[in-house]
Amino acid sequence: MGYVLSRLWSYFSGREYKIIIVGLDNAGKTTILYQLLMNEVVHTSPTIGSNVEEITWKNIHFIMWDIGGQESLRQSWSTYYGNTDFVILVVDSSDRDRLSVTKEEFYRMLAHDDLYKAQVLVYANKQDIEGCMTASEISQSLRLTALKTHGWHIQSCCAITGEGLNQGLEWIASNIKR
Ligand SMILES: Nc1nc2c(ncn2[C@@H]2O[C@H](COP(=O)(O)OP(=O)(O)OP(=O)(O)O)[C@@H](O)[C@H]2O)c(=O)[nH]1
Ligand SMILES: [Mg+2]
Repeated sequence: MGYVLSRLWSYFSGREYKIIIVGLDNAGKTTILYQLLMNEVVHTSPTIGSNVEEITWKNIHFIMWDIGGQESLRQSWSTYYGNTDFVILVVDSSDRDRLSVTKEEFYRMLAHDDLYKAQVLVYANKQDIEGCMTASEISQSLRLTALKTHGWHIQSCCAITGEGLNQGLEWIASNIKR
């Protein structure tokens, strides 16, 4: 019944919002997708290609594309960009060594024409790991405050417990352009 109602709502409200979830391999993208979908931690293996799920949150319909982050797959990220409303960039907050790679990929992505209207949520994931970077350290390294071309927000989270994930969606919901 819930599903029927949600399809009816989708039919009448007529709008689904497209989200792409990107970030380096092992950042926790797939774990986040399924934590949002099922409130569970699923066993993951590196994503080859993508996973797509429809998630309804507070009566808003999101189509979420979780894209594999291994180096060889990053050149195909752009094939997912068309009509994207929000980009979720997932950062492994314990991976200091590769934050500069994330930054490079992030700015390459934002320069793409198909993403000029997209807004960005950064999840500073894996906050449960001791000694990890804080959201504000990550924000500084990624130079987010200097980013004027896209709306953005950073949220610390832990995909294993689910902590912080809803706050991120809350920001997305309140920044939807209808
Ligand atoms: N400690 C901790 N581990 C996490 C967290 N989120 C994800 N992981 C673990 O990190 C590993 C990689 O998670 P995935 O979700 O598969 O990573 P991914 O970003 O989808 O990786 P690719 O598909 O290769 O791009 C898994 O072992 C997860 O259990 C977290 O918040 N804390
Ligand atoms: Mg994955």
